[in-house]
Amino acid sequence: MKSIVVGTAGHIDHGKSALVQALTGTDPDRLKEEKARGITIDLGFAHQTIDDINFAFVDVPGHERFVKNMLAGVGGIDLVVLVVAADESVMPQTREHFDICRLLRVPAGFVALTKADLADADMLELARLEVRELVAGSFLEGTAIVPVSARAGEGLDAFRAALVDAGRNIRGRASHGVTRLPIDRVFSMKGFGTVVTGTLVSGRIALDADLVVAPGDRAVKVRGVQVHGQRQREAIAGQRAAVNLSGVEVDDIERGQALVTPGAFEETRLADVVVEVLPSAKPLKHGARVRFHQGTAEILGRVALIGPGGPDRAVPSAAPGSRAFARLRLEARAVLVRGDRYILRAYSPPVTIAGGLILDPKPPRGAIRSAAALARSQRLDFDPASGDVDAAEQRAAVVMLADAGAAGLPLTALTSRAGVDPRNVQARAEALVAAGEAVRAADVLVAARLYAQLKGGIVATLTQHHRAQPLSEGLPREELRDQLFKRGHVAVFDLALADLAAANTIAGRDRIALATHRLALSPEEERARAAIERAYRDGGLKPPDAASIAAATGVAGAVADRMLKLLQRQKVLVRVDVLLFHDEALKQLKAEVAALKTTGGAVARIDVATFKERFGISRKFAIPLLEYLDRERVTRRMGETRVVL
Ligand SMILES: Nc1nc2c(ncn2[C@@H]2O[C@H](COP(=O)(O)OP(=O)(O)O)[C@@H](O)[C@H]2O)c(=O)[nH]1
Ligand SMILES: [Mg+2]
Repeated sequence: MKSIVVGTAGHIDHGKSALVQALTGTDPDRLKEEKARGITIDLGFAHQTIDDINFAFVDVPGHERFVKNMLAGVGGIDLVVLVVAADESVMPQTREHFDICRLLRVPAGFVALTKADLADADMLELARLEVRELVAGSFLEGTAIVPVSARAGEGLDAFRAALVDAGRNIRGRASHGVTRLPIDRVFSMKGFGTVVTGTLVSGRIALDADLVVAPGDRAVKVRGVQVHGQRQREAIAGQRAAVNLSGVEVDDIERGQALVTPGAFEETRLADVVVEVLPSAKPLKHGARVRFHQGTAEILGRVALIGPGGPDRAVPSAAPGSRAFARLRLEARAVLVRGDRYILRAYSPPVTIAGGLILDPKPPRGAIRSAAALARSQRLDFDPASGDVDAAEQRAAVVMLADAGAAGLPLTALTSRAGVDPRNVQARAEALVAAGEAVRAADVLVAARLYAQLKGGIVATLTQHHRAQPLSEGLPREELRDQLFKRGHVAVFDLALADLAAANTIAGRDRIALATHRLALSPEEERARAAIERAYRDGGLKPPDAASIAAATGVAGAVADRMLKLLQRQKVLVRVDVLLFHDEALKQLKAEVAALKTTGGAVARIDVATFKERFGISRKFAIPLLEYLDRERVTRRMGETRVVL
C-alpha cells in the first residue's frame, strides 16, 4: 500500500487540528497544555487509510512562536494541506507557512477553506480570491480549494477526494538509498526502552539493522519497528515510523538528531549553499546571525556571502527576492548532504527570511570573498528537480576532487559529500576516470591534472638529482615522496611510480632513478672502481682492509672512499660486520656450504676449526662469515657446532 505523509500548514486557530481530527478520529493535540489552552504547541500525529492509500498526518502549530516546531514537522512531508479559515482568510502565518513549503520544495498540496459554516457565499468567494492571489505562480497554483467544516461535517468527502487525487500523483521516495530518519520525538516505553519517531525520508529501517544517531555518531541497533501503530519487519521511505532502539538512552537523543546509515552523511558545521531570500524579507547581510533549520534540527549560525562583492566598503548583502551563494557557519554540527533543503529564520525576531539548497556540506576552509570562490559555487549549483542531475553530480565531484588535492577524495565522500547514491558510486568513479577528470588509486580519487603534475614532478626531480649527483643511483623512495607529495595519499604516489615504471620512464624499488640513468664516472674514477673491485674479488674470503685499500690500489683517498660507497650501493661489495666482501665471494661460499648437506644425505655439521681449515681463513674472517651464514639461513648454530640447513 502506498504511504503518503501529509502536513497541515496555516495560521493559528484556522482549524488545522479540528480538520485532522474530523478525518482520522484522532485528536492531534496530545499535550495537556495543548488541551488546556486549546492550541497546538508541538507536532501532532494521526493516520487514516483512504481508498488504498495510507495517509500519515503531521499536524503543526500555527502560532508564530512555535514555527520552529512547525519546521520540525514539515521537512519530510509529501503533500501539504494549506488551511485557511474562510471567515478570516489569509493571515501572517498562512503566508509564512506557505513560504516555508515553497522554500522546502514540498512537492504537492492543495488548499482547505475551513470553518465554511462560519462564512457566507461572499466571504467564501473573497477568501478564494485571496488564496488564489497568494498561491499564484507557486506549486499550489491551480490546485483544489476545498471548502470544509469540521464542525458541521460538511465538505469532508470532497476533501478526501482531493487528498486521494493529490496522493495518486505523488512519486514514492527512494527506499533503496541511504537510511535517514530525522527524529521528531524521543520517549521511553515500558518494557521496550528508547523509542524515536520521525518521517523516514529515504532508505529503509529493518529489524536488527545497525544504524547511527547523528550528530554524535552513536551506534544503535533496531529492536523494533512500528508503522501506523503496527509492528512491522521494516519501514520504508515515505512512512512515518516509531523505532525501538538498543544501545542508547532516552537522555542521549533529542529532536534534531537523525537515525542514519553509518558514514553516509557529513557531520558538519560548515556548508556552502544557495540561499533564496524571501521577497518580503530585509536584505540578508554578510555576517547575519540566523537560525538554520534542516530536518528536525534548529542550529544557530552565521551567513557569509560568497563572491568578490562590489568596490564599496559597505557590508555586502543579498537583496530581498534574490538568489545568492553563501557559506553557513553553524554553532553546532548538522547532519547534511548535498541536495538537502533548509530554512533560515532571523535570529531576532525569529521570522522566516530565506531558504535554499545545500551544495557542499564539507567545503574546504579558505577565503570566500573572491571571484574564484564564486565560480566554484556556480559549478556546484544545480536544480534537483531538473533533468540535469547526472551532469550536475559529475560537475560537483570534479569540484570536490580539486578541493581534495593530493589527499584525494575517498570514494565514500562521493556519497556523504556529493550525495551520490551508494549503488552508483562505482559508476560515478568510472565516469570521472573515463572523462579524464580523475585517476583512481585504491579507494581514493585524485584530480587527473594533479596526478599528471605529480608524475611530471617525479621525472623533473630525478632529472635534477641525476644532474647534481651523477654517482647516485637515484633518490630513496621516501625522500622523493617527502619532497613531492608529503601530504598526498600514499596510494596515489605508489600508483604514479608504478605507472612511470610500467612506461619504462623510471626504475628501481627502494631507490628510484630515471630508466635512462647511467652512472657517469670520470676516467680516473672508472679506473679506481675497477681496481678496487678487482682487489676484493681477488681477496675472496680474505678481503683487503677498507682503510688501506687506497694505498693497496694506488688510488687517491677521497676517490677510493667514493668508489667504496658506490660499490656498496651497487651491491657489488657487501658489508659483513666491519668487513667488506665481494658479493661473488659470498655467493660462492653460500653455495659451497649448502652443498655439504647433499653429500651423504646425513646431517652435515661444521665447526669453526673445520671451517677455517676448509676455506683457509683465520678466525678474524671465519667468525663474521659463520654468523653471516646463520643470518642467511644457510647454517644454524647448535652449541659449538653448526648444522647445515
Ligand atoms: N465553527 C467552526 N469552528 C471550527 C471549525 N474547525 C475548528 N473550529 C474551531 O476553531 C478553533 C481552532 O481550531 P483548531 O483546529 O485548534 O485550529 P488550529 O490552530 O488551526 O489547529 C477551535 O475552537 C475549533 O473548535 C469549523 O469547521 N467550524
Ligand atoms: Mg492546531
